[in-house]
Amino acid sequence: MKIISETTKGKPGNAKHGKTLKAMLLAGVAGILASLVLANGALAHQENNKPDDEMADGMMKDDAMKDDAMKDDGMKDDGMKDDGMKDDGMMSEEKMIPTGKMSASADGVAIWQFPDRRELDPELFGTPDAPINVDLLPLDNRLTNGDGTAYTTIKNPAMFSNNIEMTTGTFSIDVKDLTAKDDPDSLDEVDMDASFVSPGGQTIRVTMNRVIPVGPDHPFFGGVGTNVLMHGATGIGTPLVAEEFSYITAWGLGDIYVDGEKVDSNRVVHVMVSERTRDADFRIGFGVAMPDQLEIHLALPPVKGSPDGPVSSPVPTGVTLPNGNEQPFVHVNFYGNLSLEGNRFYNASM
Ligand SMILES: [Cu+2]
Repeated sequence: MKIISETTKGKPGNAKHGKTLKAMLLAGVAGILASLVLANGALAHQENNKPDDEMADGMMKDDAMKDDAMKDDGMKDDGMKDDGMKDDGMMSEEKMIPTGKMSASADGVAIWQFPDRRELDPELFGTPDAPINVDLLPLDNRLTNGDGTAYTTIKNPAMFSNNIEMTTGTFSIDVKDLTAKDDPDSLDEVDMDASFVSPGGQTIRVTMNRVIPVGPDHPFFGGVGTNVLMHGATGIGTPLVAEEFSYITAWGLGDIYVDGEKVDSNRVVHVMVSERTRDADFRIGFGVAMPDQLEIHLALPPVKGSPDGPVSSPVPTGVTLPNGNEQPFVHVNFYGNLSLEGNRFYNASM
């Protein structure tokens, strides 16, 4: 998400700063509004059709049975033929239908991210004399060094952070990526459930089972994207982390629980299962630290859906920051016992 969280709002002597941020946030929300209205329509559509999903699957199966071309393709494929011979006819036909199914899970080590002023990569943002990717990170959110020759950090603390605390958590996600591009009628599906311990020692649980099929600021790949490049200068997601290969990415609406009690619903939720950007000490630099390892990140920006569209809304995390404010977002990465199933590019033995 390109949403920069604001934690300095309300600090004395920072009115101009606060105003700019408010304007940025409002602009962001306006954009989200337009697309979430669409999203709500699509969600209603999807919900209405939910009971028909199995019927739809059945129809696809029947179609495939009638589709000689598909059957022939399968017969030419030795692997498929072998599998098919061992199974019953229906099973073998079913395997030829692209399901877009993928799943991932984690259990164990995780990190909680506090707001932080992220360092700025000169390769991505240039110098004050020759700035680049200004559309991705406006100049007024960049701090410079003493003599003004280089950028140092962002001005407003963000969700992508080296200010972290070790914790533990479990995570599981099942997706169906059937629609490639944003579409109010996207067929993409997500089912995610994550639990982790907050810095205050409470157990936070986040669930997500509805996609946002159209992205407000950049494409959402229909709600679920698989095997896509993101972040960096791609324009998909924040530029505050390096460009990375994402096996699964999803945006949707979900619920949040604290110590078993549901404290909010219709939260905007973003999830990625990607190559590992953080090093062995869980610090994030300017590149991808471990391209052959997995990393899962779960982010809830301070925005939620409502019947009238999205609204700016701090996440009720129950975590108090040093400035006395409640941390208005959730950003947790998972590293324990990571697994990814159903991705043809990922080999668990890597
Ligand atoms: Cu992401």
